Amino acid sequence: MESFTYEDIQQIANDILSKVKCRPKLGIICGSGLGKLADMVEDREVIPYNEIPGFPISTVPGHAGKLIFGTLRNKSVVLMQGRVHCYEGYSPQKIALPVRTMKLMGIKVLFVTNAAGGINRNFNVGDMMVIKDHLNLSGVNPLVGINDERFGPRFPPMSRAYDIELRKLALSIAKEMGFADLVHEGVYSMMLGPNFETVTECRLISIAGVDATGMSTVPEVIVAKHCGMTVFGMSLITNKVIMEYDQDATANHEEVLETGEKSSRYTQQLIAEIVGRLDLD
Ligand code: R1P
Repeated sequence: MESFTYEDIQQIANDILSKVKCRPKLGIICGSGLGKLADMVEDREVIPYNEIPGFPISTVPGHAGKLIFGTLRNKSVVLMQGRVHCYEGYSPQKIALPVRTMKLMGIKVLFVTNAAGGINRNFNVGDMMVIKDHLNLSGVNPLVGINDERFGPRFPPMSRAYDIELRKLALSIAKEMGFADLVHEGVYSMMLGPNFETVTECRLISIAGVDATGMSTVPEVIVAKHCGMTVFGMSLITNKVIMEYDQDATANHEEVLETGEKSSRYTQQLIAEIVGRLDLD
């Protein structure tokens, strides 16, 4: 099994920090088509993943594969403009590496965003979902293997993974900004992918209480919680999943990216406003 020691990851974190002036306390992972968040970052310092020895490289369209350091609403941040997914062939431990690297760079709060299919029939394409919990249907877990207590405990709790204060803040900001009707709270599920979900899978997770589904986020959140980070998660609903058999319409990644391009404006505004109000000291 591929594994990275605390010292390996400390080395990667030190290498990265030696290349930038910024010392962020907040990390943001940008989902499919959500990389435009990086446009809002000022005083940017950019490091492509392929210039960081040991870092996984994004191979999926819509994931630029760059670390963007800078300030967002006067807060020092680092953005992962693009993530990596297990279906790209990376081990769960490799998926964990960027989050642990952020931890050892001093990140205390992690925002995770993704493009997701709407299971909840009240959700429309372009809506946002503040994640309140997740269902891990991927069959993988990045904490499998020898546990290093310097990161966190062998058996970390996961019942309050998504910070309740940040969830409330997001919903109240959406109200203040006049787009509360576009923002819901709900449960995200992760399947391994890379194929989109079958009709029966969607029906099953709907019964289980899932509101939106995708192929990412969960391993990052598990690792972040394990090492004591505060987590906020948000999905952009980029398509409505097919819940009836024998429909002509099918899901496709182009639609996901197109919706991300068209509808990420509010997501960006909301995230920037939350960041502006965070007390990171
Ligand atoms: C499918 O279109 C892709 O979009 C989502 C799915 O997980 C999958 O990778 O991407 P993110 O979860 O990275 O936003």
